[in-house]
Amino acid sequence: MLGNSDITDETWDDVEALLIQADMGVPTTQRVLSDLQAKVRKEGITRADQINNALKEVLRSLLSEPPVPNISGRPLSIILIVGVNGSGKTTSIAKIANRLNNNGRKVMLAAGDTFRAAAIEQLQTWGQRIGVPVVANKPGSDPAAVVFDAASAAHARGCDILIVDTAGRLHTNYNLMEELAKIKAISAKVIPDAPHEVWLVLDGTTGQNALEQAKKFREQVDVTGIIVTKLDGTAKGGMIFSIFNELKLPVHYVGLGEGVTNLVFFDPDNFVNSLFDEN
Ligand SMILES: Nc1nc2c(ncn2[C@@H]2O[C@H](COP(=O)(O)OP(=O)(O)OP(=O)(O)O)[C@@H](O)[C@H]2O)c(=O)[nH]1
Ligand SMILES: [Mg+2]
Repeated sequence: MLGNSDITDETWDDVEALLIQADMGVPTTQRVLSDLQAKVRKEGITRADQINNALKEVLRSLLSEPPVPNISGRPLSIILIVGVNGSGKTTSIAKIANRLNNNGRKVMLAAGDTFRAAAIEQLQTWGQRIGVPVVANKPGSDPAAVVFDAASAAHARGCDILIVDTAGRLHTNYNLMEELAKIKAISAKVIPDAPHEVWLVLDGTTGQNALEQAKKFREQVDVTGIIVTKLDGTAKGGMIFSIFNELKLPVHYVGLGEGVTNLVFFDPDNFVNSLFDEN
């Protein structure tokens, strides 16, 4: 897009449009633009085609490496997975559990989404496929009770990590948000300080909507990190920058497909490079 002409007002309009189209959202776009303009002035850049590298550096500077998750497994670490309907919670749990399991961690899953019978079966099917035990109860049973049973069992069996699936919910659903609070409280009854991590799963294809959800969600639960799914599809990925800039939350994993291995650690360098990759 950026030819070898001089930088004009039109160039900046083009860059702004590009960032908005990439799902970056207005506040983060404005920040990137002003950082970029400052950099261009400072470095004496005059041609539009030289902006590319400067933009790459500005974008990279917004991101940071995720911290090591608080899942030492001593005694038992509990990860609570939350998010709206269909964002990819259950699939991401299977992917993460599989990865941890392959790394020699002793993992157990809790079917805390008791809302739909299919949700319990979905988690059980994944558990069988990846060889990780799943604690479940009947559909309609109390999710907090399931989590209590699962945490007790995981602790008794000397597991390192328990990952808790939960029903999809909107931050506006009072009862479901109360249910999350109850699940958190029950976890802490079995293991002090649990849950150790609360990861919010965001559907990357929903862009700025997902960001708005995340803002509301974290007002209700102490979210410690983000998983962005479906970045293999039509998602443009700009929301990742707004997660860092506006939410100040780390992105731990990125989902790149429906398969159990389609999960990568979030790597800021790789991510920014991929955005500029001509191929
Ligand atoms: N392409 C792609 N599809 C994904 C990814 N992650 C999840 N999905 C698909 O998204 C759909 C929903 O995934 P689930 O894991 O069931 O989502 P959920 O958040 O548990 O849904 P609920 O339990 O209904 O709230 C499924 O068809 C998944 O295969 C991903 O990274 N890429
Ligand atoms: Mg689910």
